[in-house]
Order: sequence, then C-alpha cells, then structure tokens
Amino acid sequence: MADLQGIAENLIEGRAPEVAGLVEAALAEEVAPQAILNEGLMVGMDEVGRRFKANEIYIPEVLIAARAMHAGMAVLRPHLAESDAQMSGRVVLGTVEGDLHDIGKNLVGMMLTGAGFEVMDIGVDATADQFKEAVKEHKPHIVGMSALLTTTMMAMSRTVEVLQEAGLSEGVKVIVGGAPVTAAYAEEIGADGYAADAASAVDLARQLVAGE
Ligand code: B1M
Repeated sequence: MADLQGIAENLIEGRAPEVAGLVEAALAEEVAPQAILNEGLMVGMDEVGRRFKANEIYIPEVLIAARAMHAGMAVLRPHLAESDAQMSGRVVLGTVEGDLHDIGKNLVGMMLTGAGFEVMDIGVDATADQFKEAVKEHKPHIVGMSALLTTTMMAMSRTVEVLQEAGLSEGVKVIVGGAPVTAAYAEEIGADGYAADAASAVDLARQLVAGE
C-alpha cells in the first residue's frame, strides 16, 4: 500500500532520499500523481508551516524540509506534466522582487506545464523590469506572479504598472497568487485574476486564454 503518510512524515523530518523513494514507490503502485502531491507532500509542507508559525521549528529545519519537498517534486514532476501534452498557452512565471519563496510558484509552474502550458520560469526575486523583459522576449498569454510575504506582495502592483507603462499589457493577462494575496488585492492592483492554489491557477489560466 502506498505510504502517503510516510511521505508527509519524512518530508517534515527533512529526509530527502526517503521522500523521493516513497514517491517513486507510490508511482510504481499507480497512485495518481495529484494524490501523492495533495495527500503526501502538501500535507507534510502544511505541517512544516504550522510548526514554523508556532515557533516549534526554525528556518534551518524549514529549509531542510523544503529540500525534501524538492526531492519529492523532482520525481513527481514528469508524471504531473505528462497528463496533457498539447500546448494551452505561454506563461511567464516568477516570484516577485524581494521574495525568495519558490515552492508554491514551482507547483503552479508544474501544474501549468502538466496542463499543456509552456512555462518560462524567471525564478525568485524577479523585479518588475525582469518581468517586463521576459514579456518582451517570450510574448506570453499570461504573466503569473507569486508572493508569500505581506511586504513583497506590493511588488505585484509595481509590476502591473510597469507592464502598462511599457504598453505590454495588451493581450497579456496577469494572474497573482500566494498565501497573503487575495482576490480583492488582485482587483485593486488591476490584475486579471487571483488563484488560491495551483489547480485553481490552471483553471484560471485556461479561462483567461479562452477569453472567458
Ligand atoms: Co518563509 N515565511 N520566510 N520561508 N515560509 C512564510 C511565508 C510565513 C507565512 C511563515 C510564518 O511566519 N508563519 C512568513 C510570512 C509572514 C508574512 O509576511 N505574512 C514567512 C517569513 C516571515 C519568512 C522570512 C522573512 C523569515 C526570516 O528570515 N525571518 C524569510 C523571507 C525570505 C525572503 O523571501 N526574502 C523566509 C524564508 C523562508 C525559507 C527560505 C526558510 C523557506 C522558503 C524555501 C523556498 O521556498 N525555497 C520558507 C518557507 C518554506 C515558509 C513556509 C513555512 C512554507 C511556504 C511554502 O512553501 N508553502 C511559510 C509558512 C506557510 O505558508 N505556512 C513561510 C507550501 C507551498 C506549496 O504553498 O507557497 O502558499 P504556497 O503556494 C500555494 C498557494 O499560495 C498558491 O498555490 C500554491 C500551491 O497550492 N500560489 C499561487 C502560490 N503562488 C501562486 C501564484 C499563482 C497562483 C497561486 O498565480 C501565479
């Protein structure tokens, strides 16, 4: 029987090889990649977040757990991505300036890739100008911004302004997400949409590309 709870427990303890091995074993047992993500890896990462918030663990433990999450996701990524090979649209994706959190952004990227989008990931701490240059270069249908800090989500607003000032917002839809971000904030800054999680980001991107 696939050990999804074991994936979560090993992730919390930061045991990267064990997490990767258990993800491989679950895949071999034909557990759905989405279930491994939601009921294994994400359960572990949520608990890490809870413990971090409660000051039960500190940044080093969080980083070690994040490394284990990456190890699991490295195994899972091709399986999430293979569900739909057809190109649905092009997305420039990044974590905004001042913000180094990339786990959620990477998940969004993976799910979009899995849904057939071509994703240009410009990484973390991406300035408004870096988003602008990436839009010029890749001519995406969607720009996706992630922020995990209340102090960095303001950079989303600046990026929207820079894209508008450069005349690049025509035909490009901006979507935003991340723990402190809300639908109301997205509307306030003139973004085209907000998604609470990676699966919703895919639905939103599909709707926007379809012109809905
Ligand atoms: Co930091 N951190 N962190 N952290 N960290 C949070 C975010 C925090 C809530 C913890 C807490 O205090 N409870 C808090 C923010 C408080 C606030 O601003 N309100 C915080 C803080 C304060 C900090 C530092 C300032 C700590 C310090 O140095 N004193 C520092 C800042 C560094 C910086 O960015 N400049 C910092 C550092 C770090 C680590 C480096 C140690 C590490 C990041 C490692 C990495 O990403 N490579 C880290 C981590 C791991 C966390 C927590 C524990 C987990 C975040 C995570 O990966 N969650 C987090 C606490 C928490 O969230 N419970 C915390 C799992 C991930 C799958 O979820 O990223 O929310 P999430 O993504 C979701 C959705 O939000 C959504 O979909 C994803 C999948 O469902 N989503 C999108 C995300 N982006 C989207 C984009 C979209 C659509 C949906 O469209 C484009």
